[in-house]
Amino acid sequence: MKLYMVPLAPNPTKVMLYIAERAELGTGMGIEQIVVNTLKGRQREPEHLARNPFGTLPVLELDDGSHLVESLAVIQYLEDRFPQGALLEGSVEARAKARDVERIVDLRIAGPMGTYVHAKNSPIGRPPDPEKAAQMEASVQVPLDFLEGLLADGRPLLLGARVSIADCTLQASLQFLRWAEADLFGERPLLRAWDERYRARPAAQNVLRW
Ligand SMILES: N[C@@H](CCC(=O)N[C@@H](CS)C(=O)NCC(=O)O)C(=O)O
Repeated sequence: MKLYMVPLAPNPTKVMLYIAERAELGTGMGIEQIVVNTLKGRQREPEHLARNPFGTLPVLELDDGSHLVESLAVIQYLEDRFPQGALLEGSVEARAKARDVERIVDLRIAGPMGTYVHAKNSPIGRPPDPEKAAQMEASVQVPLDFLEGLLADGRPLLLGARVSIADCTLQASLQFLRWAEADLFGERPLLRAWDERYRARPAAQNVLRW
């Protein structure tokens, strides 16, 4: 399999973190990672559009040459394809909770944070939009409080002791913010401690560049 990716971008990075976490837990997936240079607009060239008509990353090329073009579907495919040691585990309720937190992180935090970075200092040259940035900053406050609340029981990671897809998604988004020299955590010491803890993990050290 091949993963078409670009290092800074949040959606590819969450898949890269997921793959690295699974490798740390003993599951090497043998996926070749190939950079598509978005700074040069390569994602909009025919070669990439043939893989993904929407011109986005990541894209996972399966062994039969077909493609998955949504980051969460890529992760879920890898969970199903390599079920031993899958990150989504435990009771029906535990798995539902992990999915719930992942959706909250992705839809209510990672999405707005991505828009925030593009509105502040877009790596692909979108024009600054201070009003949009302020809206995005406001919109992540309640979901960030929700995460701070989860961590209040002393858990080291978002779902407990074991790494989850939500951890990968949040950290991928934070790397994008760091690149833009932005910080939206405010006075949330538990999230700050989580961030330091997560970034010290071998998988994070292998993947993160900012
Ligand atoms: N829903 C998609 C979103 C993919 C996406 O928007 N990727 C961004 C990078 S984080 C991208 O490729 N942007 C380049 C562009 O839109 O031209 C997913 O989760 O994979």
